[in-house]
This record gives sequence, structure tokens and C-alpha cells, in this order.
Amino acid sequence: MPFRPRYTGLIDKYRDRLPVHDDTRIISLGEGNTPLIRLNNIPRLLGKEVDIYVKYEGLNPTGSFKDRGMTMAVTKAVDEGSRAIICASTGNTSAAAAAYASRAGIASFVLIPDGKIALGKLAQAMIHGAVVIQIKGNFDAGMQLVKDVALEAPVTIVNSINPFRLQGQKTAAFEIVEELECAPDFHCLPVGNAGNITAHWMGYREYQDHGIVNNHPRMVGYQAAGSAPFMRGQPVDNPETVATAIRIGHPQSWDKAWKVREESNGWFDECTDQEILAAQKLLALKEGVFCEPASATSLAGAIRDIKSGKIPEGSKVVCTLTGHGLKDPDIAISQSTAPVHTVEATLESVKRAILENMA
Ligand code: AN7
Repeated sequence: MPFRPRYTGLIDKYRDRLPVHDDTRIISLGEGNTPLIRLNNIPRLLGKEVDIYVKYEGLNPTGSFKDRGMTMAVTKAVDEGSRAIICASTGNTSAAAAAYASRAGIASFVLIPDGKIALGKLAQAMIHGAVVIQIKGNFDAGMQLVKDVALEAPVTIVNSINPFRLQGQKTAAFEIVEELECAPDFHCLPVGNAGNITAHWMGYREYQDHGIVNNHPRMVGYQAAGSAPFMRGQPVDNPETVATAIRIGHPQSWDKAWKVREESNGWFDECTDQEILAAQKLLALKEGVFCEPASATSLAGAIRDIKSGKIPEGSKVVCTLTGHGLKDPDIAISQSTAPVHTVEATLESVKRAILENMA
């Protein structure tokens, strides 16, 4: 049989492991099934014998891992008769909420921090017709407002405090295990609210508990140094980082995240903005993979821990790249040192530009 069934999204694929019924109307954009890319050049540059894979979640329909959770959250919201969803967001959740609400034919309201979300994400929320409410405050303030307003208005919260979000997001761990035919030794993620690290751990545990694999990874969560409440041991009131997606000082999954760390024998650490941007650039230049700054935090931390030997040689490491680089074009352009060459539209000038710039 030369044809395979059309891929129709992660709820269809993992129906047996998700809280849906046979007759549930599925709201999907074909999310999931993202590439697990083995890095070729970076391990060699590090001079270390490690297998590093990146799970390129930026290739989901709205360009981030949020789609995995949003297909579940919106499917359940519609199933329960909701006509509107709401979220606070550093950008990616709002993009996913807006798109899946459009797909479902319901309304979406998104609260975003004034001036602190990447351009691509704002564009997405706007084009999908979300009601964009820009607050003069940060994500954490927005999150509190969303919780308060949902008590007084008929809206379903689709932040990761909605338990269906984590159910959808756990499927990323399923995909990784299926491709590697085992769990990795280490799984590194950027951490904001810590929903995604919690969801991944749920997925790995489920496959281990059900006998599909007999190992699990140590879960490693990296935060941006200016926004690292897990490192400070308490919430941070004024988080700051270039990685605006994880500019979160009051993580919503605080207790769950500590439990993941304990159960998986993992750890938390922090990366400076400089390390984050360097990792984003290295990945783009040396591997051809473009992720947004927050996403590069997983690789930045992994590189440091591989260099130091905390992640030993011989390990299989997965780094989740949570969002696409195109989300934040301003950062990409500002940290590219290669100039754009403007020349006359003649053969001679173009030829000169090439020859002068041959490596
Ligand atoms: C690219 O969109 O919280 O630790 O409001 O967009 O599960 O919060 C985004 C989070 C990592 C952190 N990488 O994940 C939002 C939002 C990217 C992100 C995270 C986010 P969690």
C-alpha cells in the first residue's frame, strides 16, 4: 500500500491516551509530529561524544509547542459549550489561542504585556481576530487578572492551569520515545510557568508506567537569569530577559515543577541573556535551525552542562526548541553581524560581492 493515512493531529493519533470521546468534535490544525533533529556540528565543536537532538516545536501550526496544549484545551472548551476563551500570554499562547478559537468559531481574548511581546506573535493574535488587551503590566499581572475575570465573565481559561493543556503537551514526550525507541538520558527545556516540563514528565512517566519503555530522562529546566524564580527559591517580581517568552516571575506550575525535578532526579539552572543569544545564533549558523531566543535557553544550558561534564559523554540529550525563530525577527536581525550588501543590479557588482565574500 503506497499511501499512508493523512496525519490529522495529535488528538487523533493519541486518542486512547487523551481525555476525549469517540464523538468529541476535535479542533485541530494538524499539530504535533514535529521533527527530532540530530545535531551534527555542535557536538563536534564541543569536542564531546554526546548525541544531542533538538525537538523542533517551532514547526507546529502556529510556530510553537503551545498548539499541542491548545488543540486539547479548545476541543474541551467547545465540548463543554464554551463560546469564548481567554489567556494571559508572553505571546505564543495568545497566538495559539487566537488560531484555535478561529478554527472552532469561538471568540478569544488575550492579555499581553505592553510592548514586551515579539512582533510575530502579536501579528498572529491580530490576524486571527483575537481581542487583544494590552495591559500596563507584565505576564504575571495579566495571569492574575485572567483568573479574576474568569470568575465574573463567561470565558474559559486556556493558560496551562487548564489541565487539558498539559494532557496535549505530554504527547511531545511520546513522539520522542517512539523515534528514539527509548527515553533520552536528559531532557532539557526552557522554563517559564513550568507547564511544559511538567507535561513532558507526565508523558515519559506514562510510557514507562505502561511498559512501553523501561527508562526515563532526567528533566533539566533552564530559566533566563533575570527571570529565574526556581533558582531564587521564590517568585521574582520584576523579571527581565531578552527571551520575552519566558519573562515570567510567578510560575503557575511551581509545585509540579519541583516534583518533576525530584522524581526525575533532574535540576534547574539559569542562563544569561548573552548565553541564550549565543546558543540561538550557533544553532542557526552551524545546524540550520532557527528558534526563538527563549527556546535556545534549553540548548544554552545543555551546552554548558555538557562542557562541564555534568551531562556526561555517551549521553542521549533532547533539547526542546519551543518556538520558531520567525516569531521574533527583531532579535534575529539585531544579533546578526553579517552585513546586507547593497549593490548595483549588474553582473559585475554581484560577481564582485560574491568573490569578495568567499570564505
Ligand atoms: C517559546 O505564551 O507562557 O514553562 O504565555 O513561549 O510551559 O511556561 C510561553 C512560554 C518556553 C515556557 N518557550 O514554557 C505564553 C508563555 C517558549 C514559550 C516557554 C514559553 P512553560
